[in-house]
Amino acid sequence: MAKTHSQTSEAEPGVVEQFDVIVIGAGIAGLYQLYRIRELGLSVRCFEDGGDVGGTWYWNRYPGCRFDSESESYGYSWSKELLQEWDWKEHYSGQPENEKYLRYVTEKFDLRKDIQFNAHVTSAVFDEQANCWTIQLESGQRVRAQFLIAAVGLLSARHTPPFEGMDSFEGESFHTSRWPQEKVDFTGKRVAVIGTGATAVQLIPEIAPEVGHLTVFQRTPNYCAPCRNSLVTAEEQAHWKATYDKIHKRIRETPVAFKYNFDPRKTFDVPKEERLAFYEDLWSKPGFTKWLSNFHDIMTDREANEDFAEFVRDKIRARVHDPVVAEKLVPKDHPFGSKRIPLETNYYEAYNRDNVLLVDVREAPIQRITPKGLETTEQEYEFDMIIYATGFDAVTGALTRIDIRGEGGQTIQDKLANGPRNYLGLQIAGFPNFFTAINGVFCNYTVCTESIVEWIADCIVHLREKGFQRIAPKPEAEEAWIEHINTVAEGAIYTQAKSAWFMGTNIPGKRRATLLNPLPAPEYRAKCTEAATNGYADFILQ
Ligand code: NA7
Repeated sequence: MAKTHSQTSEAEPGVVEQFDVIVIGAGIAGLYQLYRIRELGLSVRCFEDGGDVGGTWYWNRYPGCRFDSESESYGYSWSKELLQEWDWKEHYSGQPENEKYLRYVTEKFDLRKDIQFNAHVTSAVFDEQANCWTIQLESGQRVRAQFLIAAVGLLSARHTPPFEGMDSFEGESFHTSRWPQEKVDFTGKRVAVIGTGATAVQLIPEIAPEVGHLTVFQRTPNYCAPCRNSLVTAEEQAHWKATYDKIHKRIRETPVAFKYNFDPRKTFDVPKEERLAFYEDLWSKPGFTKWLSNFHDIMTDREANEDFAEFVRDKIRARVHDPVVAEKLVPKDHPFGSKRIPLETNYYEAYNRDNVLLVDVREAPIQRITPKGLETTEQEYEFDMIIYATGFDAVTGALTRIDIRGEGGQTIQDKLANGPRNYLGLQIAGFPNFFTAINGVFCNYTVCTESIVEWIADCIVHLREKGFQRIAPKPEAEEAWIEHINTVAEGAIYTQAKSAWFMGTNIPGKRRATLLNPLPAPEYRAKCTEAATNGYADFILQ
């Protein structure tokens, strides 16, 4: 394929390099996208905010950070050689190992030479005459490219609640998603953790034995389920390597691309005793089994959901010694599975320690951060360290933090003000030659992302082969898609939590919307394939 790469451009003064494609982000999606584009023989540059590759697995290096997907299902499936070379050490691999894996991939496929690190993209403006994007970095550097691919992550735009007085705090403070490279010393320190989502649930039991004292500020308790992580044996490793084809086939067939699938029986069709035995069996197994192998109607029928939710509540009560603390840890205001289930190891036992205190901020909201610590409506606390485990402005947040301007100068902020607007999560009407390689599907990340990355690469091949300069979805196709996913999501259990990143309701002022595509992954993949094989009929090609 004809490749464009020039060092100077007459089109605009100050622009020094012109590429066929720019990829933003060198995480799971960005690395594979870079590889695919380069394999096409096109010129490509990847801009990465971080100092190295990894995205999520670069930034989230807090103690305890690990997969909630099975390791053998999370790695890339696109290189048989890689699958045979890489040994996963744990069934739910930890951040250090995950980062090592992505560095290994980077070296193996010689990706580093096309990645610019510490490169923060501030704006991207579409030039309608030239059918080209001008991309500007914080450093002032500008480049141009025909195609712009945002592989910026679903959960990458950090959310820190704007507490009054945050800057006045005299101790150390960290957000879990921007954890320092250097080891943080907790010894003897008085530490606060704000938030009890999946991140905090991994972090708390890791640091509790090290800190002097830990105070956890909880707004909403979660249904946390035992991860039951373990080391991978040589036999298991060998078995995976011999059966990766089967493993990938299986996860491509299930609705959420995990190895699990929901039980076809309905909760109340199964007699109580048998049901409890089934729940106990699920509970004894690792990972999301308790969620994704459960009766299918727990995700649609509130009463069925409540039956299992009560089982989980009793599991929590049984592990926490102080019944008052236990009751605070029991979720009651949202259905099981309406938020992604945090997988834990010794989380609840942390609250049995003398040096751990749970504060319910619904009873006593945080008023402000003070130079010495934190003040709730009831009390002042002094800390040496405050850890914000307060989550992300999910899905749209990483896009709207870049000043992206499409046709007629329209901004991405305006376009996404009421929630996602896109066609199949791949392209946005009015933003030609711009692709989002973030996986907007409710599922296991890598395997779903791979198909999106491949779709984008195939689309660029099609355009080049047919001599088209420009592609964007038809507005009516975008409208129909958004209506379709909203209809599918309507009434579903996962839309029902008061505060959840799935729906954007964790961010004050963010419009409630279905951020994740709720279609079963195979159905979604088939729709993407059809959108290409029908000659890109839902797109405007110029
Ligand atoms: P989450 O799941 O969004 O959790 C963030 C936590 O921070 C959650 O407990 C929030 O309470 C809490 N939070 C947010 N704002 C506040 C304020 N203002 N006061 C008190 N507490 C607050 O993010 P995670 O990083 O834990 O996990 C994200 C995903 O990463 C997860 O689903 C996995 O897929 C991996 P709330 O629940 O909103 O009441």
